Amino acid sequence: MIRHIDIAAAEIFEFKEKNPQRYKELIEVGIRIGFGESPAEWGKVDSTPAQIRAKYLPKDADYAALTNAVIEGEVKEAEKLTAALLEKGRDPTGIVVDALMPGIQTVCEIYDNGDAFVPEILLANDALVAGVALCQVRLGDMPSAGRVASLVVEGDVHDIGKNIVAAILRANGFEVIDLGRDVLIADAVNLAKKEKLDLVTGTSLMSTTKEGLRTLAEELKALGVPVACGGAAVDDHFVETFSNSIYGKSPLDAVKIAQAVVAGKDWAEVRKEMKIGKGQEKEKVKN
Ligand code: B12
Repeated sequence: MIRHIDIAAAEIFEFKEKNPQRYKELIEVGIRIGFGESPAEWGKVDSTPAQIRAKYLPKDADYAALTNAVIEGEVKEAEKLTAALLEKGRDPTGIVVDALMPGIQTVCEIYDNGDAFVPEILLANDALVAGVALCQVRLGDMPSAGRVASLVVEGDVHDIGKNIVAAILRANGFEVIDLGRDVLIADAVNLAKKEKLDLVTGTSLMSTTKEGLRTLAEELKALGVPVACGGAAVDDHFVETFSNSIYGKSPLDAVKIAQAVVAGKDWAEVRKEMKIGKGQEKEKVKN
C-alpha cells in the first residue's frame, strides 16, 4: 500500500493518541527488528543440552543407554544395544518408539538451539537407522496389512521423520514403498496409477514446501488414494484446508490412519475419527 508521507505521519500520530500502549509496543518491536532480532525467535525457551537430554531420556535404563548411543551418533553401539534388547525379547516397535526416537528428537532440539551441528544430526540419524533396521529384521515377513507409499514433498530434504513413519508402518505389518525425499508430485501420481495403494503419507518440514501436500492430496483424489499429512511444518488447521487429507502428529497416528483406510473408511470419516481421538486424550488429561 503506497501512502503520501504526510498522510502516513498523520495516521501514526492519530494511532499514538488513540492507543498509546500498543504504539509503545510496536515501536519496541521495530527497534528489536532494527537491531537484527528475528520475531520468529521471540518467546522460544532456550534450554541447555543437558535439560533437553533429561526431557527425552527414557526411564528404562536399557532404553536410556540406546537413546544415548543415538544422541552420540555411535552407530556400532546403537546396533549392539538394539540387538541385545531384541535378544532379551523386548518389543521391536517399543524399541523404535521409546528408545531410538527420543535420541533423534534430542539431537534435533539441541541443534535447533544452536548447540549441535549438521554432522551430529547425520551421525545420530545413522545410529537410528541402524537400530530401526535390526528391529525390522526381527519383525520378519508378516502378512501385509496394506500398501502405503511414503514421501517427503518436493523441495524438502528433511527425511528423518518420514523414515521413522515408514519404519513404524512396516513394524505394524504395512508394506511401505519409500519414495524418498524431495519427491515430485508426478512421481507419486505415476506410482499410484501403477500400484494398488491404500494410502500415501506425505511429510513437510518447511513452510515453503507444505503446499506440496495440498497438490499431492488433490492430484491423488481422482485415483481414490487418500494422503496422511504430517511433519513439523503442518498442523490440523492447515491440512483441513484441503480435501482427501488426514492430519497426523505421530508415526503411530500414521498407523491408525492406515488401518482405518484399509478397513474401508473414507478420508473424511478417518479425519473425524482422528480428531475425536485427540479430543478424548485431552479429556483424559483433564480428568
Ligand atoms: C535435521 C534438520 C535438517 C537436516 C535434515 C537432515 C535429514 N536427512 O532430514 C539438514 C541439516 C539437511 C537441514 C537442512 C535445512 N533445513 Co532443517 N532442520 C532440521 C531440524 C533441526 C530437525 C528436523 C527433524 O528431523 N526433526 C525430527 C523428526 C523426527 O521430526 P519430524 O520430521 O517432524 O517427524 C516427526 C513428526 O512430525 C511425525 N511425522 C513426520 N512425517 C509424518 C507424516 C505423517 C503422515 C504422520 C502421521 C506423522 C509424521 O513423525 C516424526 C516422529 O515423531 C529442524 C528443526 C526442528 N527442531 O524441527 C530444522 C528445520 C526443519 N530446517 C529448516 C531449514 C530452514 C532448513 C534449510 C533451508 C536450511 C538452509 N538454509 O540450508 C535446509 C533445507 C534444505 C531443504 N531444501 O530441505 C527450518 C524450517 C523452517 C520452516 N518452518 O520453514 C527448521 C524448522 C529449523 C528452523 N528453526 O528454522 N535441516
